[in-house]
Amino acid sequence: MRVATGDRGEIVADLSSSFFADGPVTLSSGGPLYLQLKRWIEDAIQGGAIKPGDALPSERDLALKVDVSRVTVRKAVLQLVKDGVLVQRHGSGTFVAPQTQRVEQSLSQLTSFTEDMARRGMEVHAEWLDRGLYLPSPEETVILGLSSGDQVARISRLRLTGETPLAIERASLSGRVLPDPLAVSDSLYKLLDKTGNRPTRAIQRIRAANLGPEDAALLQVAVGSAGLNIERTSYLASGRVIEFTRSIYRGDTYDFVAELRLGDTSGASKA
Ligand code: 16G
Repeated sequence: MRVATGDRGEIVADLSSSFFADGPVTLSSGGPLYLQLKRWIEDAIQGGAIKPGDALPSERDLALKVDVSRVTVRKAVLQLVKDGVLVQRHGSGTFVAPQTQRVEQSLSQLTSFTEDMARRGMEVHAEWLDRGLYLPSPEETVILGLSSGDQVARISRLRLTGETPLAIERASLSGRVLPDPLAVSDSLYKLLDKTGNRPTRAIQRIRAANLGPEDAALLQVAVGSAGLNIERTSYLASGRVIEFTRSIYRGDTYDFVAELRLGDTSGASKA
């Protein structure tokens, strides 16, 4: 491999036959080396030279090819993992992160995850994290209006489309409404519909969050990545709370969209 310095002092490395094989490649000039390398990898991904799922050479090989230290490679790669551009799989190496399609979600319709995805023609499935009847927490007792001795049904799922995890959902319902949590197969709302308990109204609270280690691992993103914490409290037409669900959505896959209409401005003009 040839390595030289370009006119502007930039690093010129020899990388040609395939993307990571020999041939001249010019890293952008200026700035710390690890940032030059990071930008070079990002450009290669954006330009399609390396594709989602492609493996990166080992730290040692990449350092040799671009003629930088392994510490520089490690720093660039760690930064790209943090940004969600690369993923590291224990024991098998570093890969270009799978590309995720952004999902646009209306905030004015009370729909279920399964319905939302079906409307987009997206296949959806779940990995069960928990499903059972428990003693309710004080918070569940208050929100769900449980009486003493009542149990709470908890169903926690990782929701995916294909191989891509989109959200973690942890739902709590009264044990009277859902006496057999194992009866939920693909859709909770489908089951609630069958038993006449489908919610007709919901209040949703959305907060920004940085994902902790457990949630980040489930959603296959780097610890600290942006996420959306959503709490949905759903009601029956009678006003009774039927469901309290805490969800964590990947920040890089969801756009929540609300339609706004001109409100009553008469108060403003009187002021
Ligand atoms: C949505 C709801 C969740 C509900 C689930 C039912 C949000 C933030 N959350 O994901 O509260 O439990 O749908 O989906 O929209 P399912 O009928 O497909 O199980």
